[in-house]
Amino acid sequence: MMKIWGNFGRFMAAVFAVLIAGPAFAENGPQPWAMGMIDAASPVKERIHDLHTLLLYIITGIVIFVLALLIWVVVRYNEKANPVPSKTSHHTLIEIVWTVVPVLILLVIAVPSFRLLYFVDRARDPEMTIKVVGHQWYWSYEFPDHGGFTYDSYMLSDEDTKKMGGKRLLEVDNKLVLPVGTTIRVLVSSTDVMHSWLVPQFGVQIYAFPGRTNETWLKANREGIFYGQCNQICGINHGFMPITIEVLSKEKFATWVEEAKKKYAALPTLPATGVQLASR
Ligand SMILES: [Cu+2]
Repeated sequence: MMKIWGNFGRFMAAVFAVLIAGPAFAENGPQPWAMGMIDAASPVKERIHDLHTLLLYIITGIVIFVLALLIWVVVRYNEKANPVPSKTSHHTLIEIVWTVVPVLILLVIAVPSFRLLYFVDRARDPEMTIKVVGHQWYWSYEFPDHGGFTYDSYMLSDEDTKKMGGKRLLEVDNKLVLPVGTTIRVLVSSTDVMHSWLVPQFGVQIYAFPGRTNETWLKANREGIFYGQCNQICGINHGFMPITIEVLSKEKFATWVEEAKKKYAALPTLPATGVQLASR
């Protein structure tokens, strides 16, 4: 019983925190009792939040307006208050208004919506490119601009997560390491079935198709660890191919690249598919 009230207290505290300060959680990834949208860590995600806020204002206005109309009709035109109903069936002005106003609202929504779609679509002047390849059931990452080394990224078992610390079902053996403040083109493909590379804090969600390369981009606005998951049901271990991204300063990233080149000695890969020519 105490536990329920304890949780309820935390829930209410979270509600107030969101109402007062907006959702802001210092730690990345999912949090217990977190509410609202996850912290944005890229320009794309910031703009997604902005569009969401705009839509929230618009839909709140519509809901209040429609509710007010309903209440007015119920109170003013019920059988008792209005025993002799009007027989009016057409009213040109009102009909024009209720056609034109929704069209204008849709236009107001469409403009920022299309702007965002084109902004998300591809990077302008990317500073580097990485390749993300989905497999049943792990991800592999390639760095074509840094000598073309590639490595696989598998989920850690519960035991290893306990030993090494971190979030259950979200930690991996080899993280995807990226530099902060860098516009990164992300090419996404698959070797077997459809996967999807979803990293909420970067506002990235893109399908990984076999035999096809999709493009997206990201630019981390701060250092830290960020989490994602495959969100296309891709087989029995679909839930066990998480994405863990470590964003480092540019200097630390350069050091990591040098180490990684030795650690994951480069293997030639087929362009676009990521299929390795030599087996390891
Ligand atoms: Cu998958």
